[in-house]
Amino acid sequence: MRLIRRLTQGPNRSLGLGLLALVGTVLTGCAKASELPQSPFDTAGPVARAQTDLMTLSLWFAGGIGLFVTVALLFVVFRYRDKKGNDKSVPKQIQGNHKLEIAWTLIPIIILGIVGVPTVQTAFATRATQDPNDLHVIVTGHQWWWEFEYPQLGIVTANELYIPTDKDVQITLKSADVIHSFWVPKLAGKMDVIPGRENHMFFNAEREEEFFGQCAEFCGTSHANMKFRVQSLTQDKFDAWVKARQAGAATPTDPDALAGMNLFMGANKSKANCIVCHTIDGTNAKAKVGPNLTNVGARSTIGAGLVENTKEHLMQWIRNPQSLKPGNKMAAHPNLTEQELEQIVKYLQGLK
Ligand code: HEC
Ligand SMILES: [Cu+2]
Repeated sequence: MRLIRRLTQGPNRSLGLGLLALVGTVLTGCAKASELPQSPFDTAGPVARAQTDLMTLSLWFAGGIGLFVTVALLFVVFRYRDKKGNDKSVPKQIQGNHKLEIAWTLIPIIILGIVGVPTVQTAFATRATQDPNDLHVIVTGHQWWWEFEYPQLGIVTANELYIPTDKDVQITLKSADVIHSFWVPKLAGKMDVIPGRENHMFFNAEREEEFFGQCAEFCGTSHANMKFRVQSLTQDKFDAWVKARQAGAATPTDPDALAGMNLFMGANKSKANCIVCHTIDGTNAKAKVGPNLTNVGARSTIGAGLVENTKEHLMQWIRNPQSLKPGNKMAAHPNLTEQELEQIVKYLQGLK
């Protein structure tokens, strides 16, 4: 703290502040190794690529102009500074010089033209079409998790979006509460998710990969924990996934998992009544307060991309979700014994 005070006060204040800003900027580049890289420069589909190309083009011009202005400024500052021997009279006035006026009107027009034409082209090319032959997904943002509905397939899932490769995926964005923003940097630029209206976008993944997504608009306490994954699969594998999902959940045969299922469905309401908030296709659980759990056993993470989907994390999540994700809207279950928790987790892990 003393160091920071020394840097931000006293004679070298501006230098110190500049240094802190630089350190801050550099540190924001440090992602946790456990997280999937999410650079918009490492594009995995035509939509993201078109948008990144546009950004790169603008960057070249902006960078070139920035460099030119900086060099010119430094030149003037040093060349004409107040020192012995420099002429201190008013320099030659160039106001109204036609050639110069024409030059600095034309050059920006040309640059804006070079940047503007592809910008308009890209804006049209990356616009959602709602083509019925594409795969449609309705994405609903909830504080603080994501719901994915496939209206053509009759599937609802959460937090992990499965899509086929090389196919346009038309996304309709809706919000259940406040404004969120849907962003998968490697697949497309972000788009706001606004209550009371629908926004549309599309993307196309060229390769099989697990992509990282994140809510990109501050939406409350656990905004930073409102992540998601997009898993692209070849068409065959995607079709197999769809088939398995459409079949719904089978009743478990293992006695522990069966006991867990009964607890889930409210056999002992003073301990657990998960059925009032969650859906599991093929069972009586049809509530939509929380994420659809039909394939929760196949998710790589729980809590909307928050922690790895392990037995320990599931037990901790069910007993006291606040301890993992502050502010989230799932009930705590302090009355479940260790054994009952294990039974519920066994049931959930079998849902694939
Ligand atoms: C009051 C409603 C409510 C009840 C009751 C409830 N949940 Fe939840 N549950 C939620 C909400 C809301 C979330 C999403 C929280 C978040 O990520 O912000 C959630 C998330 C989950 C998740 C994580 C899913 C994922 O993909 O991230 C699991 C697993 C889960 N609940 C299991 C259970 C079990 C098991 C029970 C019963 C013991 C239960 N829930 C009872 C509302 C509820
Ligand atoms: Cu958010």
